[in-house]
Amino acid sequence: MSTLGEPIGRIGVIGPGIVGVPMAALLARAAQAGHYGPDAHVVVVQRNSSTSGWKVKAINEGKSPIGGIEPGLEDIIAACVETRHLSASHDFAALTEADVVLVCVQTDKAGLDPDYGPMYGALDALGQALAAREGRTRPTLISIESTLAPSSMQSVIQERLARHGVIEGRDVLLGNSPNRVMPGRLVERVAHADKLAGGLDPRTPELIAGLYAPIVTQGTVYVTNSLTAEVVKTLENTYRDVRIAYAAEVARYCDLHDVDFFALREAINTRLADSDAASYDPAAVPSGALLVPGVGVGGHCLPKDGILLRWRHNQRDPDSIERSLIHAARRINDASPAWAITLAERAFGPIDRKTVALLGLAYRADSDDTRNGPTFPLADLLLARGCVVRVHDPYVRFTDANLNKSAVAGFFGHDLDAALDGADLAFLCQPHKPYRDAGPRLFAGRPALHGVIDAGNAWPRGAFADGPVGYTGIGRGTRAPTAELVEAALGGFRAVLVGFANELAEVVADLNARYAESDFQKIDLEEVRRLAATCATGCNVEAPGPVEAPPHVHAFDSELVRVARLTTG
Ligand code: SAJ
Repeated sequence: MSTLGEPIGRIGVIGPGIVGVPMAALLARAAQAGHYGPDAHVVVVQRNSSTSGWKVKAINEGKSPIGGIEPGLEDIIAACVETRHLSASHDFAALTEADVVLVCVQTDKAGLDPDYGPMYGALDALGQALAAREGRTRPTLISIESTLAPSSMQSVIQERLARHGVIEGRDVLLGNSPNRVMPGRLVERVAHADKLAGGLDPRTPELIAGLYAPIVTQGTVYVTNSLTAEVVKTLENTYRDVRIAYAAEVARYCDLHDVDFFALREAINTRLADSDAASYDPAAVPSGALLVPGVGVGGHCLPKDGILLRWRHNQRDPDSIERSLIHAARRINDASPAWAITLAERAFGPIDRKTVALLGLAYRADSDDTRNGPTFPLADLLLARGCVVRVHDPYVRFTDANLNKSAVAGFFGHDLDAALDGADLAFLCQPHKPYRDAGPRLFAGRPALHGVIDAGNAWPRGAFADGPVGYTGIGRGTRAPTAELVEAALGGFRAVLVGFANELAEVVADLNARYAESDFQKIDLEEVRRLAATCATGCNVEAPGPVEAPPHVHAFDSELVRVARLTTG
């Protein structure tokens, strides 16, 4: 394969994180297999920062700088470092002669705007390196793997490089191919997950697709324009965030009326022929129609991508926020830690000044990643109630940056007995495997402990039937849902999905009107829906249309349905 008819020599990868490392390793292995030309090799570039500078030495020693268990990754790194198809450097000048550069730095939100601090740092260093080229006629192919707020490629990204005299179409071909990572399965997902390749210039997506063909061996690389790729990526996580929020609303109704949410979830997902194992298997990644509410929505993607998707729309029309399901869903999901406390007090009485153990600080099961972890706000709420709080997580390191900038650092540990002995209550926040496997045995022989709140769907209610510890949990009511409730919750779900589609259509129309600079750059909503449906965890966005009022059931009032009814299809 070549870019613009010539073999590829150097492939640069900026940012050795959970996106950059597997991409660099697999591109190096493809180079080693001869896919890109006789001189092809990969150089990972990481600025010599206090937090990540060490990764350069680790990679050059054939080690993976990624935490957690990532099958196959370190073997590939070691083999490619050995044959010199992979190396790492602190020096961005290594990119001056690169034919291809992947940008894999994290993006975030700051209020209602993107936070592109690390991205701008990388683009400035890349711009300086490319500006130093001499005598090159061939543009460098740039693939940005990071999640971007729609319109960024042709506005802030292109402009940032132009500051260094690096011009789109002449010095570079700017593309974006947002990564769909799955921690714990990074290598497998690169090969299997479908991927998008977007670009500002019509030539670019095809070139990126050609670059990735040897590593996306089981999936498909779909070519499109930059604006569409930006929308689809942020849409996937936003759609998931909204669906989790609706599941949380339904679960809260069920909890107040002692209805078994998971039985209701199975009834609805069966009716929609869109089920998964997550109702009964806490280790399963939920992907069915109605998702599974937990102690809160964390991670680096879901809390930010809806804000990124609506960035330009909110800038132009701030009043539209109050008609937004995306913003309503964020409020609902951010209320989940408080809901866990409500459940605890309904079951075990006032929680003020109690001693409370929180099990699980990571943002998801069997992960050591604490980004936006909902256990942090839960701990803060309990501290505000005068509680003595202890936090345990077998995977989170004492050096974790998020831990050390929070109050939790003062009462975090890896000693489960120290966390549970003397505690009055215990919240299961993440169903990590050690907790799942131990079950009620975790709480035996602890006379002070009289209540467990399962906020992570870790154990069935029956597991605690023999006492002495009391049990309550999110979605753990005892009564079967009535047919009326199934119809009302299903109708509400349909209303939310159509309302979401209407909001998406409004955002897309606005982006087309203000940022699609050519027919090639225009977003087609049907293509967006088709590309989003290739996401592994079910992003099947409805078509826009009128929002039907769902059948009413007393006291089942969904904020998301109310907002959906404000949208117009
Ligand atoms: N969560 C729930 N209920 C659910 C599913 C998730 O409360 O039913 C919570 C989790 O506990 C976690 C958060 O949401 O705190 C995010 O979990 P996740 O399963 O969405 O996992 P992420 O954020 O690690 O990965 C997401 C995935 N996006 C989609 O499924 C659409 C992944 O496919 C993306 O590659 C990744 O974001 C990304 O990089 O954007």
